Amino acid sequence: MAFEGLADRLQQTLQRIRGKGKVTEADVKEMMREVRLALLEADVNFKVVKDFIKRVSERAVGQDVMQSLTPGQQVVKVVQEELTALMGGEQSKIAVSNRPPTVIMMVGLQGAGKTTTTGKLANLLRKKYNRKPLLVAADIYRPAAIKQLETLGKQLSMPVFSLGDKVSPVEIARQAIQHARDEHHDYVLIDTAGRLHIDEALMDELQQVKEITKPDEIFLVVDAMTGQDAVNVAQSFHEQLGLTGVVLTKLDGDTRGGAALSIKAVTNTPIKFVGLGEKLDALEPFHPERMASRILGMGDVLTLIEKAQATVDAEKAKELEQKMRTQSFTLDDFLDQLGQVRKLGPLDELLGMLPGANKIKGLKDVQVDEKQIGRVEAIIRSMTMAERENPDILNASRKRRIAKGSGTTVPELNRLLKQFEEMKKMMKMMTGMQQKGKKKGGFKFPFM
Ligand SMILES: Nc1nc2c(ncn2[C@@H]2O[C@H](COP(=O)(O)OP(=O)(O)O)[C@@H](O)[C@H]2O)c(=O)[nH]1
Ligand SMILES: [Mg+2]
Repeated sequence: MAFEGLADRLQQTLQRIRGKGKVTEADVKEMMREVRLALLEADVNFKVVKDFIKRVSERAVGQDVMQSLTPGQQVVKVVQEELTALMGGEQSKIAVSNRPPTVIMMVGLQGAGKTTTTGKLANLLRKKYNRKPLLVAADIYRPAAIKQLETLGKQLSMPVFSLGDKVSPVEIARQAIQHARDEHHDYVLIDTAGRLHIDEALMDELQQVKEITKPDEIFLVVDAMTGQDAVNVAQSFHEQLGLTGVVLTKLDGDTRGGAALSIKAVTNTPIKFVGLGEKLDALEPFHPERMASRILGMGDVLTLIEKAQATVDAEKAKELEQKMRTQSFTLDDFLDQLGQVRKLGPLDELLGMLPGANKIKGLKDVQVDEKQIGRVEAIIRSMTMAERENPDILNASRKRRIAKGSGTTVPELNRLLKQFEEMKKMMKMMTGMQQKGKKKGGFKFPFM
């Protein structure tokens, strides 16, 4: 997870000041020294750190903090607000042209993730905003670049516009927009070429593509793992092309987070999306406030809820609620539910979004055992429908059969049955409470 070291250090530091009923200037000074070190260690640009420390310090020793009833907490709040501001404040929206198609140009160095991100963005535009994007293969230099985009297009069942590698990118872009108009595409995503280093020929070409397509957005795709290099790259692309946003890729592999915290401040260009993996759904809108909360251990419950809403089938949830209420929830329903929770994403990532998750001792080291869940699923799958509906009929020989069939053991099966019984009891209590407490609020997963 990104920001791990920074999150740990900041939380430790802030923990010390949070509970204080009285905060002196010396306390603030000492805290800021540690915050400064934590930021530098996270590879945040030194000038950005300096300004940040100055702003927080000034506010933290201000009267409204010092004279409040909970100065310690106020200081933490100041840090959170400034961290949010540092990353861009409000979440920035993607442009919509009032004369479609909206044109988005993807630029960046080779290997940054432009082509992959083009596919991910198209996927997101369709899934979340119900748009009909056209992908444009305008990288004619890198061998197989066109093929790569076409493959992505196939995976997404989306059209890719290409004229091969003998036509200039400028001409490709021009014809692509005409084509998009004819075919009523509302977004055009142009995947351009990159080089290993910024050079004049590359910039010239990109400027020409910009000239002819008049893009609504120019997104720079940069690799978060390159840290301050990413910031320098962003600065020169911005000077020469005028960026409207940054997509920070490979944040899944970036443990420090320096680029994410510096880019907005240095280039004044907001991060609009972050890439969190190689798969086509691993792109998320960037929310500075949520990210700040996550870094400070306040959790990112909003993202968690959105994920659940996007993934969980509403009909199914209703059905399940009914079953819980009437106590007819079976092992088969449980199996179904495990599948739904799994669809949300890797469990340790989900846990990381809960408030205070990284303060719970040991939780970070618990590899949430996906295999364990796999075993539970295997056990239930090895049962007949009658057994899933009424586990009371499980005698010794049936249990042996199931254990064998699922490659597990009878004690494991017994443990599952016991846990399932306990879960049902808990459901009974929960639904009982909900009924009493008033009917709204709706269904909640026992897991969450
Ligand atoms: N882990 C991870 N890998 C990524 C991400 N985005 C792109 N990649 C990988 O980075 C490599 C280069 O991506 P590509 O789209 O070809 O880069 P381009 O040269 O800028 O077009 C590929 O192996 C991608 O799978 C990301 O967010 N996370
Ligand atoms: Mg590419």
